[in-house]
Amino acid sequence: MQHFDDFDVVIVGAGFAGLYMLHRLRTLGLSVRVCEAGSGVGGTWFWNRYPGARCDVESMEYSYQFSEELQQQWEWTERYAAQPEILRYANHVAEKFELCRDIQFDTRVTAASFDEAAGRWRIKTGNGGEFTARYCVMATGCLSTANIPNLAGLDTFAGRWYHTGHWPHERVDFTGLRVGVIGTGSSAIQSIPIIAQQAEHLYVFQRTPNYAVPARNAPLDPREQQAIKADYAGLRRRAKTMRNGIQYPVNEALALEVTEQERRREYEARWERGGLSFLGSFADLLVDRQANDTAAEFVRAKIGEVVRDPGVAVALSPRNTFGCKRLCIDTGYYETFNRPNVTLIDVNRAPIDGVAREGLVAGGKTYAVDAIVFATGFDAMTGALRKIDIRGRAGTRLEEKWAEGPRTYLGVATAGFPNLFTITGPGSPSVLTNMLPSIEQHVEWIADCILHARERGRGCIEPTLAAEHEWVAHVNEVAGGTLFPSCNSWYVGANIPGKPRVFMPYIGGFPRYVEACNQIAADGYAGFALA
Ligand code: NA7
Repeated sequence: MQHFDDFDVVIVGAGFAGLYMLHRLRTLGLSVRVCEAGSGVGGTWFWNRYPGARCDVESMEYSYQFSEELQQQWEWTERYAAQPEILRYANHVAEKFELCRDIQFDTRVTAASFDEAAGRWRIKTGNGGEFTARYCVMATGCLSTANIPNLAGLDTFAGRWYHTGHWPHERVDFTGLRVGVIGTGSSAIQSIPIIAQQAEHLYVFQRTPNYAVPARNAPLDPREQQAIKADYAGLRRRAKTMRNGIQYPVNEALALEVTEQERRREYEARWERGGLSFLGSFADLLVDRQANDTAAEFVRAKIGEVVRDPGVAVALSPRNTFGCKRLCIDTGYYETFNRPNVTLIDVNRAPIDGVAREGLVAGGKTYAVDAIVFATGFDAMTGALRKIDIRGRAGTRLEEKWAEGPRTYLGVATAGFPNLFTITGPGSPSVLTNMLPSIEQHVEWIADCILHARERGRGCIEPTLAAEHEWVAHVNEVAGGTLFPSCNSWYVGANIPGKPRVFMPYIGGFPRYVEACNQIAADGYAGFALA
């Protein structure tokens, strides 16, 4: 008999991954409980409420496709949806499929250990709760654990400080304030133009400049939306043939094999079109250094055309590999540095020494500010898992097992941790793709895998060490053939002091990955052991 705190599956997180996992498992007739640290659904979109927060994948694609009714019903208003709209969408999904009755909010999972004798996971929460479950699914997100640099003196700061990923629910108004933003990643690039409009003065503390391509955001034309909906399946199908699961025209030509004029025409057209499709300009951009340089040079020239102060333009111009960190898409970012109330501070020349009562101290100088915004990113991909004390067979801690970097089979499971699944975990394409189809693919695959084990009356399923070794070697080998591991991105954990440097996502492309997953399932979950 089932105890009321015992479930077939416990899911950690009620973002897009947790929501669909719950729905899927419930339709299979399983008992499920979701634990969510926040007070509402939406994950990333629940927490990242900073000014200008917006998705960099177009709305018509950044949405679920598992329900035709849902995708026909929902109307997006802009080419790229802003955070409030995406959060409304997540709430709409939760309501439509009556998901909230199985979600326990304000409940942070602190520990999960596998009880070998019982063949069940014991899950503990921060508010003293405890559950047991046959399966545990981590839907904890790839970018959910804030990276807040340990700056001396922060506790003495007289003003208020924020992290973009933990933004207050009430509106933060910077009108008339002096503000310091630390970081120039995607969150900073989105928020800086808006904060600059409000603030009396804005200081931007930059460690590494980033490449940004114009978003060209605009209201979504209802006729265009209708045309897509008339063949939504077609769009989804085409997107799944793309490396990153996003549909845009890809030029198969090589940057170095066309004339300079042709190259320029291609880059200009993509620049005008806006968005991530710039990455599809040429086939060799991310594998050939010289080809990459041509794209990098094009963007640097654009920065030089926009930013009036030549010194500031040079400081804003990235020198690292183009596209090696996730490409940012912006609305008026570079233009913002022409405003008289914006100052760029290069922290490589003037390192941040710490925080004083009256502001930020860098290069021995105090920048008086009333508010500090940490746009300093996340302990990506493994951070949320590391925060939970996860123990598998023989009490082995996941953190110990992953001390030299994450080791998984397909990014969904790890040897020694039976019946534990990670949605869009390290070793899967995840952050290199449109997250929504990647989430759906994982959810469906994991649900089928659980079904497979149940139908065979088996209590435990877990990858073999051999299969895991082989997958990890494959992930590393594919990454090694690209320019990706060459820069200090969060893909390799470089932003977190002490984190082992390993290229975490799988860069073989969405179609190749899905094919591998499907083949493994067709072969009776090859590489998994049932006990
Ligand atoms: P990112 O892309 O990790 O950007 C964080 C920024 O903060 C980046 O410019 C970092 O510089 C900077 N940073 C981090 N720590 C420090 C310290 N200690 N001092 C100075 N500067 C620092 O995070 P985002 O939130 O912008 O974007 C995350 C993803 O969300 C993005 O890729 C999209 O997929 C959406 P660094 O480059 O490490 O030198």
